[in-house]
Amino acid sequence: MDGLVRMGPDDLGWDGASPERPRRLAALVGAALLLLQPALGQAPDLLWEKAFGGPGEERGISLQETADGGIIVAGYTTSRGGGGRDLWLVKTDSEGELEWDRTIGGPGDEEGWAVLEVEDGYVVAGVSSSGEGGGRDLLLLKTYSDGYERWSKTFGGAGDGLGGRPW
Ligand SMILES: [Ca+2]
Repeated sequence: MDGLVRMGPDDLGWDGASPERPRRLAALVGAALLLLQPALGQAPDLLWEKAFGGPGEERGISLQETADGGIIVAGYTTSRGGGGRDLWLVKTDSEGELEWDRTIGGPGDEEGWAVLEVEDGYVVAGVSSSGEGGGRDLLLLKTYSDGYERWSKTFGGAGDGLGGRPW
């Protein structure tokens, strides 16, 4: 235990009358503190940090680790796309380096709230307000593995083409 525990009896306010017992106690307390240290709320070291976006507003809402070790993020951007907010997919490698990003949406607001990698692409659930009925509809879409849209459907609204493409 020498070298592992540097705390001595004086550190505990012990009066020193019985030197053996306080030394053992100090060693136990010191060892316990060392063992507990990782659980005491120390912030993890930041490995990397990346920012993506343009002059508008961007937000990442959902993410998932992909089978290739990278990361897929779904959210929205107002910097480009079909107008207003557009659903935004961002794919990075394991170090956060951008591999591709895609915007999907119409003149209203589209947001990606959840993303799931599937065998042949990605499935995204979110909201869209580009439908003819107005308001916000549930948006479900699937992309190819490179993020380009395969199909999209909306659910909701009043007689506004249930399940149809809003743009
Ligand atoms: Ca839009």
